[in-house]
Amino acid sequence: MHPMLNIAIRAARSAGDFIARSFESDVDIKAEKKGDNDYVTKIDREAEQIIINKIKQSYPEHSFVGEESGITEGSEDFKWVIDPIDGTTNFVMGVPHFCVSIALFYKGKLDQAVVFDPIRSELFTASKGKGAQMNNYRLRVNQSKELTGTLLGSGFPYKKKENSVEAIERFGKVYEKCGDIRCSGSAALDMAYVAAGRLDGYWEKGIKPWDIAAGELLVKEAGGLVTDFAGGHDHLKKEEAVAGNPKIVQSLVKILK
Ligand code: LIP
Repeated sequence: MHPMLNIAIRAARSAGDFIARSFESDVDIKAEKKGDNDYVTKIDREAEQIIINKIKQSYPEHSFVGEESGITEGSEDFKWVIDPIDGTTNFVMGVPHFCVSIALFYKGKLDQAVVFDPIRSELFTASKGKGAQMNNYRLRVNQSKELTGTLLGSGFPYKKKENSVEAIERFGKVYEKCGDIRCSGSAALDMAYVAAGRLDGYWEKGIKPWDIAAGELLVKEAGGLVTDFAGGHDHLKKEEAVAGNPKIVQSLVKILK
């Protein structure tokens, strides 16, 4: 195993255990509003520090981008992109569906990825060119050839309600063509589920790089594709993503572009 993946797994497990203990206890998580329908808790912040400190112990010179702590300067060659709790609204509301998401970019390219669901103890990992796994089982995306009968993941821009009309219109168009749609509240777990073949595809607008970076490498190393709504590769910049096997991505892009 790549030593940096090993460190990321240890950081994800430490933070994940802390998050799960907080979730299952009646500790005051001190939820605050960051914006409309957008929350942060002291658990998000403390978990992010656990992750950064753990990685820094081995790689003090690396740089970090965290959802809660922003940018930590360091070597541009090694950049860690971290979401300590993806699915914070679920966490705050007591819905047991959230995860730790950690991605490493080496010279600007995705290199290592970890998505850890501390409630189900499901550890999704990927190394560039080495495939994707969940709890040591190799992952492959589904080979569905068309949208008919598929199960897809998505989400609504609940932090930017002004984009609702567009999102509802897209949702309706996709719904007409597919089997059914799940809105789980965690983009990182949705993409991990695409990599694991639990979902045939996923799309969403209004998601941040820390929500989808690790998920992107999982999907790609499981034989899938991740693009923006136009089928291009500006998904991180455009804050929109489509994921699935190449045929499903192509069918979704036809509707979404
Ligand atoms: C969440 C995403 C989810 C999306 C939410 C939010 P957070 O991330 O995982 O898919 O619908 O708007 O972005 O805020 O829990 O890290």
